[in-house]
Amino acid sequence: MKKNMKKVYGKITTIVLVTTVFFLSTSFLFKEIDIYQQIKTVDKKATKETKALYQNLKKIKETGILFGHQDDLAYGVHWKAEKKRSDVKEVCGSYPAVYGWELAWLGNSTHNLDSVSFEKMKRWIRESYKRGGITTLSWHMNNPKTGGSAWDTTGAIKDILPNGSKHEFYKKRLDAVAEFISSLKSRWLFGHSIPVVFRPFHEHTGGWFWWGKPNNSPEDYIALWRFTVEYLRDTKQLHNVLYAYSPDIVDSKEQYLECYPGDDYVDILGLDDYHDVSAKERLPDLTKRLRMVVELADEKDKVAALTETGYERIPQENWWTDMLLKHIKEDPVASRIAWMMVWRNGRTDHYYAPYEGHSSADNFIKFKEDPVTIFEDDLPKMYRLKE
Ligand code: BMA
Repeated sequence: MKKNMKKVYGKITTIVLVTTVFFLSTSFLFKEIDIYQQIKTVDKKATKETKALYQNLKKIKETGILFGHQDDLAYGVHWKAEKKRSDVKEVCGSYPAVYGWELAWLGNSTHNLDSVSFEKMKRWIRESYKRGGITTLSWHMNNPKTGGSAWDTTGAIKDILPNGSKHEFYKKRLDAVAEFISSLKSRWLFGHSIPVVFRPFHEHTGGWFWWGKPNNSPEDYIALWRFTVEYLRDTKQLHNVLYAYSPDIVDSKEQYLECYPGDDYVDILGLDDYHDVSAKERLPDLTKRLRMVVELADEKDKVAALTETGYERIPQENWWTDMLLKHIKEDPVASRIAWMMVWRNGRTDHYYAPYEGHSSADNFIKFKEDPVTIFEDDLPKMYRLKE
């Protein structure tokens, strides 16, 4: 009898334990699923890390601005592809928080148009991700109609849309982009996908690229954007991508939105602005334009960013604090951008971040030390959600 009772008690305890563990774990799981479902991104199926990145960008923009640099790890003004080097780090002691990379020539070359090897680029992206950094990808794709460069302004969007003569060619290029993005893993084995911000067909409000507004219709630009997102997200099943729309300078919200593909197709509202940052009298326009983009992002519950900027060769010693930062941080609206990124340190006559010994180096240190700017060394964990 006693033996039987023991058995019964034992069984009851096991059942109670198993059900408790079951309910606890399912409720935890459901709670987690629910948290991620509430984060709205273009891709509903975006990975946890991608959604966490988006949520954390929304959070961080309220207190600080991440600093970014194009091709930071690939080369500097006086060096090329040297391990762990970065002009930004050599001047201020930290890597940037955001890294821009360029995909032009992907699919028909081992390196991009600026001679950066795609294999090395993948390694640098992985390295920076491990340190907590953020990757954004631009794409100066060659003109698909003429075979010329991105700056061959023969309008070509119609040709690559479905039913266009170059549509299959365009899909091949997107296949290469998808292969590159899907190969970005946190580890060689069992790694998860590294989230990236994809920023194609940028500065379309200008006339210098084949996808530029004067060379195509807004309807075709929108159709191209939507096709591109749907192809990468739904056909290629990429779920580690946030999408950034980044016109060049415009004067009104109407102009900004003229080619806007819609809230379901854009995560980040960007602005590329070189025009306003090189002259004192134009800097208030940077503030004005950023206010406009931040207001639009607020209306849409999205993130705003200064996706490209810079003063070539930084000829003014105090440019970083007295010109760039001042005109962003002193405005309560404009300062709510998530990041600002300067362009590449390509040549001795074409660079946008200082290098050791440069005349703006000391001021860049001040810029780095300002509580508003965030570099990699004071970057919170961007790929995890804090409960
Ligand atoms: C431009 C210049 C070019 C470069 C291109 C793509 O602004 O820096 O030299 O090839 O970007 O990176």
